[in-house]
Amino acid sequence: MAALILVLGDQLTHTLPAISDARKTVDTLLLAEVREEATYVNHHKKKIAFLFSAMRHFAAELKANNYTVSYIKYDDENNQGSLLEQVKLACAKGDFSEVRVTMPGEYRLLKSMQQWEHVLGCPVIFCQDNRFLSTPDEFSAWAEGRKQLRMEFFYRQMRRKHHVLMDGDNPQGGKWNYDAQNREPMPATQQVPKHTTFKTDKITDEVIRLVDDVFSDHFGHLDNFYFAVTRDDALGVLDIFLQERLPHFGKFQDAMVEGQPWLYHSHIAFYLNCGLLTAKEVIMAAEQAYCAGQVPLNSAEGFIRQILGWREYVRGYYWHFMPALKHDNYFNNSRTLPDFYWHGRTNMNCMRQCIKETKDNAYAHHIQRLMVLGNFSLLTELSPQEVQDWYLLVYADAYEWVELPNVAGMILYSDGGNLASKPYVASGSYINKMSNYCKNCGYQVSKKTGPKACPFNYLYWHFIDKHKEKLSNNPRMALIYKTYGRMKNENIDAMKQDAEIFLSKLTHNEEV
Ligand code: FAD
Ligand code: DLZ
Ligand code: SF4
Repeated sequence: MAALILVLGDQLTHTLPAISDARKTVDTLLLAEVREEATYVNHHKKKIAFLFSAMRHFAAELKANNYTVSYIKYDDENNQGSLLEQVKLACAKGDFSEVRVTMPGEYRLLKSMQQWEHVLGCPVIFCQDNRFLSTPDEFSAWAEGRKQLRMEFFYRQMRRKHHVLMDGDNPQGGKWNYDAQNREPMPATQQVPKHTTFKTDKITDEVIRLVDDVFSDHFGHLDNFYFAVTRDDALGVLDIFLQERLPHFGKFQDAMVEGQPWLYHSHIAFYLNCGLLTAKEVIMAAEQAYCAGQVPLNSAEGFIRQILGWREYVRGYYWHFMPALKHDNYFNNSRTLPDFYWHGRTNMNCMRQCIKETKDNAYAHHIQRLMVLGNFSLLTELSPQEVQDWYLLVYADAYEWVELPNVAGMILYSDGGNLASKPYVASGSYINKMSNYCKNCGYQVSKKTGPKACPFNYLYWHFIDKHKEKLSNNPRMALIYKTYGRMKNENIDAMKQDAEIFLSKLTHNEEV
């Protein structure tokens, strides 16, 4: 009997067992552009256009490979608006004995799909997602009985298991981690390679018109659509990255430059997360570039750690801690997101640049997400739920399994330190060291208090002061609390006062 195989928008991988095991003339592969997935948060316009176009191109490839495919466009008259209703309709029209779907990436969808069997009256089979190098069970077994869940140790296990950058039982070069070499700011004279972009074709043009029309109230815009929407083009992005950017990736990984969103990053998370590229092939390609002497070890290791380490780790972390992770709020923060998170108009140049680039590109690199936008979100006590929704909708690579651990665990410390060994907070001097943003700012990074002082400075000490009970026993905060202990009371009071004024302005959406 025939199976109906649902393929989600982030499952565009030919080698997924649900697809490769399908009987081409018997089973039907169903892909559907549905309102429910496009609006459970109001995703960035570019994110929707990218995904719909990639889905349409993927369906065309499946058809060319003689699979039986049913593709439901957003404006098809029989579009039901949700995945369940679309599957229901397909089951009513066809003669299917079972529905198959690859394990979805988000908890909310898994919980919903686990109820489908009752609604549909036929078996719903969950197929394995074989695109990761670890499984959620493997993470849980690793986490069992550990007091601290530090990524670094999970990463070492993954290096050994997959024999990546290993020299027998030891790490290549003698060290597991070369981060100490990976913190250089960008010299003004550095010529960054051109961003890899693609011309839109007929399919993408049609999708762009659709998104412009139907999702006009969503964040962002569709100008300068730059994405690869096929596996071949995504492989092209990877190839150029390996040649032009990876050699400098390590050294400049943490740098930020005004007007330069792309720098030496790979810009492949969109493709990895929707399935056009696989983690294994990317890791092997980077290792190969190192073995061939084309890139230094600190770059290859730094890059591989992000994928074999962080990406695998956050996925395991997500499934291990859901659903509690979504509701954690260690510091009991509740401030509403200021309006400028949407329009980007603020006198703080670092925030202005990062929000503008996010709006333009549905992309910001890691340090912008972490040490500017994330740092500000924690220091200003924003509601974790609102920050989570924002990160989930503004970035084209965002799916909850990867966004939530980064937001709740890494930037907001809402899980109380399960993921991060200390909160990622910093004063303006960090941003000034790693970027050139402060030169064009309405505030002065050297000033600690007063109307012209950089808000990150007084907000930082306000945070340290306010949370001393929760944080001062953390050995990784010892140095900071030692400095705090030596500060004059009047200086602390002045910073606390400025912070309170600033926070009150944010609450009332006044210009900052
Ligand atoms: P590169 O800098 O070139 O890194 C290479 C790859 O490593 C990335 O493509 C990605 O697959 C992986 N990677 C790097 N850091 C992480 C990380 N912390 N967690 C998981 N994978 C990582 N990444 C997402 O893919 N989706 C998200 O929704 C997302 N949300 C984030 C939210 C916050 C608050 C923070 C601090 C980070 C977030 N990240 C997210 C991680 C990281 O910022 C992005 O993966 C990266 O910026 C994507 O750009 P790139 O492909 O150029 O990455
Ligand atoms: C993100 C997204 C969007 C915007 N639209 C669709 C869609 O119309 N159809 C679909 O199958 N998937 C879409 N997705 C991806 C899903 O939201 C994603 O599969 C789940 O969040 C699980 O990770
Ligand atoms: Fe950002 Fe402060 Fe520098 Fe302005 S002075 S760019 S607010 S860190």
